[in-house]
Parts: sequence; structure tokens; C-alpha cells
Amino acid sequence: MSRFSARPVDRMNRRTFLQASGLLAAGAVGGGLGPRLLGADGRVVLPFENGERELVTFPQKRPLICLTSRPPQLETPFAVFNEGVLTPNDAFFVRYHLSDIPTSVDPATFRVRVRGKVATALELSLDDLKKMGPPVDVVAVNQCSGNSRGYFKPRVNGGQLSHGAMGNARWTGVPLRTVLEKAGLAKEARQVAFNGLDRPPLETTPDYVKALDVDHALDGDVMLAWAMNGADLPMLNGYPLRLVVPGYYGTYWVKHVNDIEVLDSVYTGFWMASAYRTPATPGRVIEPGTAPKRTEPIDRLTIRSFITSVTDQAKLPVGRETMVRGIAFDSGRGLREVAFSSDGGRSWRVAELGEDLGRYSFREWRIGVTPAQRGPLTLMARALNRLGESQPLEPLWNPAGYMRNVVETVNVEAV
Ligand SMILES: Nc1nc2c(c(=O)[nH]1)N[C@H]1C(S)=C(S)[C@@H](COP(=O)(O)O)O[C@H]1N2
Ligand SMILES: [Mo]
Repeated sequence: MSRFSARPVDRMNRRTFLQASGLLAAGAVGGGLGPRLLGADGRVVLPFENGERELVTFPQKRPLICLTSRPPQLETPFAVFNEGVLTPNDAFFVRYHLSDIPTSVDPATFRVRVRGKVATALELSLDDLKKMGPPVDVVAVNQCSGNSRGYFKPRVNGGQLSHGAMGNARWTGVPLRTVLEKAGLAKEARQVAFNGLDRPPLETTPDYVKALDVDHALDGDVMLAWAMNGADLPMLNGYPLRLVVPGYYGTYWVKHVNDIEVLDSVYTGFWMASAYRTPATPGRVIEPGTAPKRTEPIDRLTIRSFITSVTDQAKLPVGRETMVRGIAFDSGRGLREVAFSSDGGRSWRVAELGEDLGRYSFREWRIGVTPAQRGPLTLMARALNRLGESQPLEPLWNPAGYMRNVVETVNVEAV
């Protein structure tokens, strides 16, 4: 697959990247494009073995939890999810697979190409896209399928993430359908493959390309987005254009997308055929130590909920009400309720849901807790959607540590 419709990227132009982010003038970045370490106290400890992490800053980002710095893989500190239902752009997590990532893109010369099984191949500028019709907006969760992988037991290979490889933002762009209809799909069109400006360091490394079935690509929800929370996409989140696939795991949300190819077959590149797959079993689960007979691609988000306002070891006053708050989301089927327990799952009450920002968004919830006596309390939240999907009480294990959605617990103390 040829990669570029133009050569918009000056990969090594650090100056442009820093200027664009306003950081050069502020002098906030030290040597190189690498992360700036915050020093001995700039550390966090995630609650699993080998969970000690550095906090680092990259251009356009506040200090985030560093999983790797080349390529950048950054987690959002969990406290951010208690500050608001939209994740700020400078706190939004970052995931890359390939080390050769764009560090500056000229929006004037950037082009996205649409080619393959189409009536008319297109080369569209950002202006062209913005003129294709009124911009559409969706609030949607982008979550890595490996989010929370560090909690898998037995432990599994892969980035040992806590719960910060997710975020919720308002995305603005043009429906992919509008663009594909302009190109005119051929009758034999079967899948659409998406490629971005990042490149493999070696020719033998497979380029990061993902594909969607044609029906999905045309559903009207899938979007080419140029803005996030009302601002340009941060460079590390896909500037100047990314795919947004509401309700689906982040692996499909191709960043810096500049090449869209309509195929008459099922795409067989590495990142679809070999990576980002789970056992093809109910719950995607297999016995640890065994190998799946069949696998299938990651697809929709599993339903999840989190308590955000209290963390392990928090103290709640006896005889007084504490408002416990959190977030919940699913793949867009429609959240029905969030149940809450303060006795380790013996009894459940229904929490009050916050503002509805749309079916793909985080939904805030809250509930009052008044401990009757001193001692430990085990807090749990469990979401349920209109399809009847809920969260398991026991974790579901798969070899790559994907799609975790067990009911999480927070252990606090009534004092
Ligand atoms: N071009 C490109 N797009 C990509 C990836 C990548 O490596 N390259 N990683 C994907 C994965 S696995 C995830 S989880 C999301 C993360 O999006 P974010 O970095 O904006 O948070 O980007 C997706 N899009
Ligand atoms: Mo991911």
C-alpha cells in the first residue's frame, strides 16, 4: 500500500512541533523531543507488581504516566477522571506502536487520499473536508483494549497499564460516510483500510493499518475528526486528522490518517490478522496457560464503571453521608443503570446518573454512603445497559490482557 498523497511531514522538525504547541517560547522543554522527567518525586506507583512509573511531560501534554517514551505511551493519572466528564486534551492518554511518528504536519499541504474500489479517487485537504457539509460532533470514549492490563492475574505480556488508557472527548469532523459517498464505492467494496503518517522504523515491521467492514464505515457514526474538545487535535492524538469509531476500542481510531483504501477483500495486514485479537469464545475468555482454538478481532467496548471520587485507603466518616462519584460507559447500546455496593457486593443500590452527553460518552453517577460503624468498607460499582450486558464479578482472562471489565473494588475505611 503506498502511503503518502503528499509529503506534508517534516519528521525531524522539532522546532515546528514545539512552536505549534507554544512550548518553545515558554522554554518548558529541555533537550530533544523526549520526555522531561519530573525528578525523584515525579513518580507514581500503580497498584500492581512493578507498577512504579515516571511522570513525564511531552509537548502539549501535562505530566502523564510514562509507560514508554519511544514511541510515547502515556497514561492519564486516574484523578483526572474525577475532575469532569470530558478528558482535557493535555491529559488525554497516548498510544503508538511505531517509533517513527510525525512531529509536525503542515495543515495547508496535508492531504488524505481515498482510493481503491471507488468510482473517483480523491485527495482532500483539511479545507476540502471542512467544506463537505456541516461539521458533526460526537462525545465518545476512546479506550485502548489493553487498558487495565496490569491487573490481569496471571500476569500477561504487553504494556502494564492501570486504568488510564482511556478518555472521553467531544470529537468534531465529517462523517466518513460523506467522504466515501463522494468517492462512490464500487459494488465489490468489502472493507476500508486506514493508514496514518507514522511509519515503521524498519521495512520488516508492519505499518499500522486498520480496517473496518464497509457497512460499519458507512454507518454515519464513524468520523474523520480534526478537533477534540473544541481545539485542534494534539499532535500526539493524531493531528491533523484521525478516525473516530464511536463504541469501538481505540485500536481502530487511526491517527494522522492520510490514506483510505477501499478493498474488495478482507484486509490481512498484521494489525488486523495477527494483533488485536482475542479468543473467539463467549466473554473472550480461556483458561490461563491454554491457547485459543480460534481468535477474532477486538471490536466493541465492553461495559465498564469506575468509582472516581475515592481511592483505596480513603477514610469516610461514620454517621455522615459522603457522596461517592464515578463514571460508566458501554459501546453505545444505552446505559441503563449503575448499581453500587458498599459491602463487597452483598447488597446493591442504584446510583443517580448525571447528565447524558450521548450514548458513546462517559456518564457520571453518584450515590450517598453513610457508614453505620467503624471499619473497612468494600466499594463496588456495576453498570448495566439496555441489552442486558453487565460487568462480571470475577475477571475474564485472555492471553493478551484485553477488554477487562470486571467489577472493580475500592477498599476504604469508615472512621
Ligand atoms: N497512526 C496510528 N494510529 C493509532 C495507533 C498507532 O499506533 N498509530 N494506535 C491505536 C491505538 S491501539 C489506540 S489505543 C489509540 C490511542 O489513541 P490516542 O493515542 O489518541 O489516545 O490510537 C490508535 N490509533
Ligand atoms: Mo490500543
